Amino acid sequence: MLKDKVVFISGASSGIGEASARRFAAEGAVLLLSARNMAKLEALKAQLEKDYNARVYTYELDVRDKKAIDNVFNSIPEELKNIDILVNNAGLALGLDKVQESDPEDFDIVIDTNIKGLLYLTRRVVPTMMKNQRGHVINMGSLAGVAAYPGGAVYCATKAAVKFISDGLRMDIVDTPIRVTNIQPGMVETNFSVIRFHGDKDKADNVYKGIKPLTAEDIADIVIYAASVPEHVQICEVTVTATHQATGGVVYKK
Ligand code: 8X3
Repeated sequence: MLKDKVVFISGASSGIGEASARRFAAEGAVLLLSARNMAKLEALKAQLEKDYNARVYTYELDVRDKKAIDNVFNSIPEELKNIDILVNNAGLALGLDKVQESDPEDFDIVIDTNIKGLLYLTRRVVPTMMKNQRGHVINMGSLAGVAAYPGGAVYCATKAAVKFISDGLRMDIVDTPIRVTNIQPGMVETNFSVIRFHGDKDKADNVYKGIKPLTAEDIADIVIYAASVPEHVQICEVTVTATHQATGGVVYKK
């Protein structure tokens, strides 16, 4: 079903993006992978080629950079420009500080990546999907987009934006066969918290202490499921948490 589908994944060098790339490769999809970290992306490409004999193309990309997005899309081989599935996965949180104490530089990076980057890629890909009358946009939202939590104001706001961009886009293309899915995971143990805490591994580890968090593979399974249901079925939104997480703030830890 996913064999030979052309799948573009942003933020593919680690975490949920990487796990999704692996699952799509196993299904025989053709992968267009983008990330800022080209070394990691190249290592992933080599692995996917070896493990699954996959066709993989890699692109260095910071989704905040509109010009760079243009360059990436201009360099995609002609026959692969008809992207079937766009996984808008690139995103990050920086800091867990009160708004009044946060670094405004972090606001820019998080808002520009999580909201504007996702919009730029979507704007670039959806017209081709419309021309082809097929396609699927899978956005990586978050439980953080369902309700705010202390220290998460800006990150939570960006993920609420991802929810509403997903909902609005679904309306804008309701008369087409293109599907829009927003996946909203709670705690997933990836490098998410290491990045949030600016590389402080101990602080990051502490987030997942005493609870069995979700893994990147758990979320990749949902990505693949949403992409695999029959074409008349649209998984609009999936909220998924570890069993001992109820909301952003209500977590049972042993
Ligand atoms: C990550 C989920 O709850 O740690 O998007 O913010 S949470």
